[in-house]
Amino acid sequence: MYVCGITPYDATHLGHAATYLAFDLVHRLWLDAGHEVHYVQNVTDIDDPLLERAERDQDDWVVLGMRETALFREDMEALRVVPPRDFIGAVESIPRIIEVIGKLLADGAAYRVDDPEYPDIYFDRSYTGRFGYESRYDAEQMNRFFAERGGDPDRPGKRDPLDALLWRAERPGEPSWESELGTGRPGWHIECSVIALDRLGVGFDVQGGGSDLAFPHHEYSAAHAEALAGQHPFARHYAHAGMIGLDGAKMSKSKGNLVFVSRLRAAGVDPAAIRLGLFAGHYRQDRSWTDEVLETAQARLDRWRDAVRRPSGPAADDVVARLREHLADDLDTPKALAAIDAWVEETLRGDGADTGAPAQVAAAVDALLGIDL
Ligand code: 5CA
Ligand code: ZN
Repeated sequence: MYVCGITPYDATHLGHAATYLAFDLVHRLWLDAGHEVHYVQNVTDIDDPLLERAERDQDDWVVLGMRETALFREDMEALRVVPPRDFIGAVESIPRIIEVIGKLLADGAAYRVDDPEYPDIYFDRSYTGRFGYESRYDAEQMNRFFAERGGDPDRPGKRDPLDALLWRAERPGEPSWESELGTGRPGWHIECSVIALDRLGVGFDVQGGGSDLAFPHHEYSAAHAEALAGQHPFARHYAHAGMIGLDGAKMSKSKGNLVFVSRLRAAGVDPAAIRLGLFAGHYRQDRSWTDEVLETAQARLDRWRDAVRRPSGPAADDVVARLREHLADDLDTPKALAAIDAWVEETLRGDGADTGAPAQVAAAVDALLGIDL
């Protein structure tokens, strides 16, 4: 599994957390089923937003990236996310990225724009003959999302407005790397193609991220990788988590309505309540974080903790089986949580004489939902 990682220019907010928690459930379910899991995640440790933030704050972009990456890892640990096996930066991958862009050029999948000042290199999106299969968006949606999410449709010299940047020739004041392609830095999508191909190879099981990555990012990562490997598909499944908003508005840096995991932790909020609050909705659904979501989750957590400390309850087999079944059904956490709720209510009523059950339910909730009761 490859899950797109953070761009470390600011702290991890609840939207990021929700996405990583969704894929943590996939990871935990596979481990629970006895699979060996190779989980890879990148860090976009060089990109425009990182450079802009560093410039604004008179900070060094490398230091900013390292600081926010360290905070992200602390937040993930506090949230009991089972860590990926490989955690790979874009910067450390640049030598490989340079090699593969050279190959794409040689194969005719990439071209250089005719601009003596900035001879950038672009990917010919028609090369694989399958462009669009990942998102299944129509032309209007592609045009809109490409323009909104970091694309450059109006760049003169491109063969097609939707061709994506592979190598950006050096601009004054920007970090750059010397190479046979010329001095510059990589485009965004090729970073994830290269890291995933190098660690997992083509045809791995799940490519994950938030729904904002369905297009253009995952479409181009797949197209670049398939052009390189000469094989299809890049990933067998593309899974996208819904967007988390705050009190009904999309949580975004431009709106300034971010709820940071680190702030909640500093305020003494139990990370288990954050997990339960985010799992109360389905991972694919866009949903809001509100004070009420957190209060409801904390109350639920208190009841669960009370129940697993009782001397006995109804036998655990049935509820644990239902927990697995609901999670295996496209991570249906609302139903999984309701199954635990039902066992908890019975136990708190004094039903059931199975003295082993409370510990068995607690162990299953720990392993599958990552919640320490
Ligand atoms: N570094 C790239 C991926 S290679 C990136 O998108 N970074 S990010 O920091 O912007 O986002 C990290 C992850 O959180 C991505 O999977 C993104 O889709 C997801 N994400 C961002 N905002 C939200 C949100 N409001 N709700 C849910 N997930 C979100
Ligand atoms: Zn990515």
